[in-house]
Amino acid sequence: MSSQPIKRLGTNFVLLLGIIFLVLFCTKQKEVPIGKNSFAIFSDLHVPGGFEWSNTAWINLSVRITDMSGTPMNALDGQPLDLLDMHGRRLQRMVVVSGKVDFSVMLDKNKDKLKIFSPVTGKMVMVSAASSKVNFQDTTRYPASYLDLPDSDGDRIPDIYDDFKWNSRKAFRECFPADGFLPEGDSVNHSGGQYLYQIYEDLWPVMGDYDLNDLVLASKLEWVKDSNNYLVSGSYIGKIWAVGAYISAPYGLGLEFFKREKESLIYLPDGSVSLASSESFTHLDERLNNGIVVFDDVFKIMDPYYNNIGGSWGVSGIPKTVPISFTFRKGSRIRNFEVLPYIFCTSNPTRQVRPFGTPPTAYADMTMFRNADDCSPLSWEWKAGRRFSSPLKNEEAFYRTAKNLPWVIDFISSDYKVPVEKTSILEAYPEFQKWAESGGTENKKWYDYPDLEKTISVPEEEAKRL
Ligand SMILES: [Ca+2]
Ligand SMILES: [Ca+2]
Ligand SMILES: [Ca+2]
Repeated sequence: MSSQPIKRLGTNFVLLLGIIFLVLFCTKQKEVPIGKNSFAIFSDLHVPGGFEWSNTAWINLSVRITDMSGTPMNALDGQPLDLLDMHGRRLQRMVVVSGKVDFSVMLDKNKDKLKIFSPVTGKMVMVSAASSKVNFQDTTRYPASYLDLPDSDGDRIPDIYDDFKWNSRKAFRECFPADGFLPEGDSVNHSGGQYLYQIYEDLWPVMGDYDLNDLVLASKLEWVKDSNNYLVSGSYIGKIWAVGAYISAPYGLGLEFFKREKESLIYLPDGSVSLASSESFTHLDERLNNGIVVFDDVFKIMDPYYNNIGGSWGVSGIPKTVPISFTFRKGSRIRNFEVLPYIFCTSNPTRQVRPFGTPPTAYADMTMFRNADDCSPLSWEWKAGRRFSSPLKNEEAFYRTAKNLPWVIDFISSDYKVPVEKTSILEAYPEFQKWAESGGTENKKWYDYPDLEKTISVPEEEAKRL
């Protein structure tokens, strides 16, 4: 008899719970706009502090030669020592000086192990790519025959270890990306099909649509060192993979050269780098101490003209390749260098966009910082000899938003399919969001998994051709 009101109360309670649940559920849905057919907006991404928006990193490895008891020894002085990847490909060759070698290479972050190898004694040790100091124990010492090996150019590097056995100014060749390098290969394109891709959003200081296709640049570098581990010369190959800019268009591209010492970049004295050969439109940037303008107007150098907005792809979309050769001033004693790009408005070259954490060039318009979505520092000092850690992070980073979002992202790959115009990279590359929000620890190869309906293929045969 009395069970009826209780039952009604129970029904109402269940109904109430249901409504509360529904309200909560709907609110939750609103907060997180990621569902089956919707995508996060780039500006909503939450990335951890310190994230650099890159899948490349410098590995700085100090190697000390010791005997079996760990006592430092100089027995390998003057001999080459190699840093190899796990496939045995040579990443760097250095001459041992005072029982030590400091390897420094920029690599894909996916590499976790490397090898140190003496091509003279055959001794090899495996090291973690995260190491900064290791001992290389080698008791084999000089094979008695080492000093008797033929050395045709007299640079103290025997012919069999000399990449330039007839040139006493040159000893070793290196390249970046280094993934395809085989020591015995002497082809110019020895880094194989791997490129560093830099993908630009050009609306800075405003956040754009994040299709990141306003400029897609694929590049590689090669350089030569002498028998004292000093840089002699190098070459750069840039490919204009895609052009989609219209706000800042037309624009130009420049490269700024720095000396690198472990985690630091150092401004070089004026004239440390010179152009050796290039296309007629490439020239030294007079406004910088060590800058090269690759081109001043992207549309003037592309023949036929192409872009992502209405321009046809296929035959007319073949990436334009720009090769540049440069030399380091004799006696400048640079062991390591880095090249950082900048794009600039052709009509106003002081308006520039650079990769996340890169300081502005000496002639960038500093009043542009902290406008719209930009949250960069407001000042910087350019002075030969000035040293700074690179990339700059967190509050020190230039070309970032308040939430540490970038205008440029880079990665190493052998191909890249370009997001269709106005399609966010979050849609074009479904693995991107997790990569970004995990600070680059998950989905490390997001660029290998495009949505084929939301990306454009750059003709592969042409892309691989140099
Ligand atoms: Ca030699
Ligand atoms: Ca030589
Ligand atoms: Ca865009």
